[in-house]
Amino acid sequence: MKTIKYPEPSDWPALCERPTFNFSELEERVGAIMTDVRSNGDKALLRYSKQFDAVELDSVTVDIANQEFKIDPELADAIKMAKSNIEKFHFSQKEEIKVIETMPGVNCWRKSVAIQNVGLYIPGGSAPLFSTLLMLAIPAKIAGCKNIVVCTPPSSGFDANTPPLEKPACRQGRGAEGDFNRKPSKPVEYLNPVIGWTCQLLGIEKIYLTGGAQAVAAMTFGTESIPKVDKIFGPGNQYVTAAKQLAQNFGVAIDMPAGPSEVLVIADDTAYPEFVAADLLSQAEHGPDSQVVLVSNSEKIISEVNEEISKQVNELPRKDIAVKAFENSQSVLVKNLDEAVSFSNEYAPEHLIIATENAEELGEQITIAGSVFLGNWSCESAGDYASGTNHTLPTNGYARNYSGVSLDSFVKKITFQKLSKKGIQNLGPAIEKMAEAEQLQAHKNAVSLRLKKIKKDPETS
Ligand code: HSO
Ligand code: ZN
Repeated sequence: MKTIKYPEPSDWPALCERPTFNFSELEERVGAIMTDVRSNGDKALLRYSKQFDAVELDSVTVDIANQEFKIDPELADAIKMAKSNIEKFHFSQKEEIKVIETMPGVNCWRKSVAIQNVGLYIPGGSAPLFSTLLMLAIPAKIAGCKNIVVCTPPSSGFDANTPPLEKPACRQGRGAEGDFNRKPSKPVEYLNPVIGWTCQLLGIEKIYLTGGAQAVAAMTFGTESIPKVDKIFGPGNQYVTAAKQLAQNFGVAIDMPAGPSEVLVIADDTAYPEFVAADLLSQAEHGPDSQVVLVSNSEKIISEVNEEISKQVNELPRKDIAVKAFENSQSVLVKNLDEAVSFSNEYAPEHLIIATENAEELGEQITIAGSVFLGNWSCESAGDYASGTNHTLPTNGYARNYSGVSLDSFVKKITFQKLSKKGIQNLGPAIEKMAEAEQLQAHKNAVSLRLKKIKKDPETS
């Protein structure tokens, strides 16, 4: 990883740039897929599975309830522990209704109501992330979403417990390279059993095997099999991201704009270089476009971390991916830890690990980050899987203006008010005055008529 020594703050914006992603280049292609799915429904989805995933299916639907998924019992226990922690943390985000009397007789309150139909996209490919299913379905269930639609690309090559490392023969955008002589098969054969098992654990009854832009299109418009949703959640490749952006033109909300995953680590002399290296590598192994940044006030730590990275990377099955990610990555040597915090706030990392002596104190100064991990023992993997926080977080600088997924993401907040006769008498004259000043006579009348009525008949109900 290259090291930038003592950059001036005026150089920081350039250092904070992410590998660029040109959405407009994809727009046409993804737009065509969306139009196709809108017109041809399931038929288009099955055709895309054949073209992009090299899988011939007779239906996109897997009835989860009627299947038996076998997974390693220790993995099952681990997933249950993660589920329990994620549930606890997200349950605590429930808001009680507070009725506020803003003035005598004027009561206002706000109620969270679940978004009725939500769509969860669980990426497949090189690492199908059943943990993402936990992170999205658990808050959706706690919020009380009525219909939870889950889409994931069909994939093959599963043994009972381990998601495959390699993607099936062809990917979206690469053209058809697969083996098309296969007979249409039962969809469940192309579902990762861990994802199937996790769906059962979460009480999700159906899953739809479709991926990429076509899955987003299906959830946006609905098909014969897949219900249309109100909001789409979940990470994905650039095609999924572009499709989510376009979905917003059709009245569908999305969780957040997404980009490749990132971590920034602030480390001082008290950090363990082997921990920092492992944390940076854990993010780098996500994808060749992942970005990792080390910011330190210690040249010694930077060089020790780099040494450790060189050692540890060789042991990783996803070494090639991690090595590529390090090409977009850097260490930054700063004068002191305050400067490290300022740099991090400018970078706006998705994940921030603070491995310093006074981690909590520094954490207080953080104004921009998706999720913060404090001290030597708080690795990003804890939040990625099992501590309880959500791992669907804003990337690409969006931590400046977006929060990660939480219970809030699955509800709308509806405001209510109730004015008594006393209330409208107290507030009415002010409303009349303001409406008149805005020259909105009907607004004023809505109040005046009521005040007159009360004056004429004080007992009216
Ligand atoms: N670090 C990823 C989440 C994840 N890691 C899932 C492992 N599995 C993006 O926040
Ligand atoms: Zn991760």
